[in-house]
Amino acid sequence: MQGKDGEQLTLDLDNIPKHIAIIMDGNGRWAKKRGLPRVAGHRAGMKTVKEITRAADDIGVKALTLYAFSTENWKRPKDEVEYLMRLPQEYLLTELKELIEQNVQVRMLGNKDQLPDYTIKAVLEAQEKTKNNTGLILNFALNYGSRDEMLHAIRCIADEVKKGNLDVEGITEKAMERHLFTVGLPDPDLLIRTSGEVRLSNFMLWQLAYSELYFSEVYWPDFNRDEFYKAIYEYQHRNRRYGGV
Ligand code: V0D
Repeated sequence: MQGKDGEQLTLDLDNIPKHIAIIMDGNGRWAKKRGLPRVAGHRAGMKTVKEITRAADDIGVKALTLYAFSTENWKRPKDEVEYLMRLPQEYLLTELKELIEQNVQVRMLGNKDQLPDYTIKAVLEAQEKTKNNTGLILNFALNYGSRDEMLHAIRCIADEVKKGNLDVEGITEKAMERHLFTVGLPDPDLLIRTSGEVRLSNFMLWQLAYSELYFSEVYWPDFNRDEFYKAIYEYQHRNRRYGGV
């Protein structure tokens, strides 16, 4: 991989982040810059999902979580939402076979309730057909909001306390984590957000407490293997302190 002055950047394969989360931002701006409709940006963004999934798998990343649709995204024009909701089906129609061959396990985080049937059906089928795979865990955050996720966990815990199955001292980080959508996954080591915005936008607020944050100026459809490895290279050259000194 090449750095910006053409020097060689080498990744340390013994220090690959186990879990990488990505906010895939900039599809609309990418399209606008080209005089294309926003949906053309989403379509181009799907190709990047394929490329980054492969790039992550190739260097032994254990889990990749992609923010595909937030609870806020319902406010977008109806046509655009409808288009987005067809993407999982379309993605899986062409990619599921290859994901199975790659030993990838597909999962979803988020609230399934408000999603159209055809969206859920596609995701559930992918989950079912890949559930015994032991390679990369590919998590799609769909209709996901972190505050929602935490409220849901807190309500479950409150219910356990109310029913007498848990005492107040039992309300621990572990108890919270049992009720988050990410149960069983390690926290992300690295968060990447593309397209120059420097915010978390209600994404994995609990899980990102100690993560390294990396912001790229590149629009998601232009993000590629090289940009991805640059983020990991930077991660490997930071000192992680986990709250210590
Ligand atoms: C649009 C850029 C893949 C971000 C990528 C419903 C916005 C392309 C999926 C996908 C979206 C989801 C679940 C699954 C398989 C694939 C996807 C949405 C948007 C929102 F099991 N790309 N993609 N889902 N975009």
